[in-house]
Amino acid sequence: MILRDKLAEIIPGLRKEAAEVFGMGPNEVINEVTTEQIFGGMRGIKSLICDTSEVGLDTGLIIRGIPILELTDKLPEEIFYLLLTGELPNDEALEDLQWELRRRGDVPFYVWNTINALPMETHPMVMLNSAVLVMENESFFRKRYDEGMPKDMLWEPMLWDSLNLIARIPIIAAYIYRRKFNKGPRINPDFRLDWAANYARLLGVEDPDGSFADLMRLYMVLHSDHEGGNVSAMATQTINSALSDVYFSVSGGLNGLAGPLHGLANQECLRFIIKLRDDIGHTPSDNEVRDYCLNLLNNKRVIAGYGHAVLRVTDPRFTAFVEFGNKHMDDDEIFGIVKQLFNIVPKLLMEGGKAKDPWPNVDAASGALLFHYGMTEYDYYTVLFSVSRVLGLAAQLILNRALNRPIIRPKSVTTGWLKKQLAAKKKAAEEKK
Ligand code: HAX
Repeated sequence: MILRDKLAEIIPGLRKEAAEVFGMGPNEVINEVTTEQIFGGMRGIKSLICDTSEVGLDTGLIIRGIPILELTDKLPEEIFYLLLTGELPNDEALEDLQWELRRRGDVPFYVWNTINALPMETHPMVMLNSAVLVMENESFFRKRYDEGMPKDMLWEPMLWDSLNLIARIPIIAAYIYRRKFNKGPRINPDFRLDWAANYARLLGVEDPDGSFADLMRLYMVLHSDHEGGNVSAMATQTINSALSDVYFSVSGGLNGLAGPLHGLANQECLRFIIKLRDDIGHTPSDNEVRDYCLNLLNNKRVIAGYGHAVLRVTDPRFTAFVEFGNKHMDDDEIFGIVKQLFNIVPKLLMEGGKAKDPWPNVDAASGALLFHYGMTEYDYYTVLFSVSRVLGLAAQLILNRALNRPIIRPKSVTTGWLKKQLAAKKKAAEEKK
């Protein structure tokens, strides 16, 4: 396989580079950690390496040096190749990767049985994560590890497991949609289609002009990766650092994505817009939107879709979705409210002076576009996010194994220990005066 051969070619260079960088200053201080960071979710501490992508405060997502807005015409398969190798594939490498994904798309029967055994009221993310976890039984990585494969070769079974997971996850996710929301029987994949277009087909959403398939391609590209320190990426890497395989690691990470402050936020954003429209009772004017949002802020509520833990500009992924909406649904009522909010909310948040980032994040627009195509089941949106994010999570894991990254084990301290340290520092400072 071309991607496998490419990795085998570049991995020695990556290992050499990592050893050289380490050798340049093993004991250099890169960061100091403040008490605020210890109490504040380790925010901003530079303590992980992730080469697949980076998120700048004022740039947003950059994949392998390329701003995400320059990648919106690419296929998710191309992005997976880019995340892993640092290069976009040529036509031959892309076709080869797509062929691999097609031939790995057989979902084992027990996955369907697992999903069918769950009560209908189960959240779709529980269905998805259960399905990912039960496939652990198929892991090549675990088999090779148990057979004693040397550590520096383990990246290869990690790649095979990842390709199996990436091939199957849209098929599983689409079945969850159809079962959970009574959409009819499972649809069979059409393996002539690309990965995201197949997902669009399997969901069974009406798509006479093919634009829903385009939205799925864009959605899968935009959500594919967001560096290494967010909840799902870090949880996935931490689990994998104990040499747990892709199935254990990714299902664990996706449980983090299912949290309302992370991936689940996208369902909340659309819920907020629909509620705003319903509470106002008609297509709102700008003044009505402003008053509604002001009222929320005065009541200490957050405006969903605005603000970000690490961004300080309009999320370029929001911009990409708005461009798509302008092209395909300019007269849509809900999409119109997305644009009204963009004109109104940042100013209100700036005037309020609390939010560090008053700008829209990716979730402020994505739900409205799905809603336009009749995907009105908000509970499902985090599953779409997960299908896409598996590309980045898998790429990070394969590279971590290629580089033999060690088990992750930061040190925790007790409140009492911290209290003593701070008291001693205070005393020393007073004595100095
Ligand atoms: N509306 C109102 N107030 C907001 C706000 C918003 N959209 N965003 C931040 N604030 C407030 C915070 O609640 C906080 O108030 P308190 O001091 O009273 O607690 C203050 O501004 C400072 O917060 P911050 O440092 O700017 O933001 P955080 O890094 O703590 O949180 C969040 C980032 C994304 C969680 C936050 O902006 C938020 O709750 N936004 C709305 C929900 C949302 O859109 N979530 C999607 C995130 C995108 C994502 O990562 N998806 O996976």
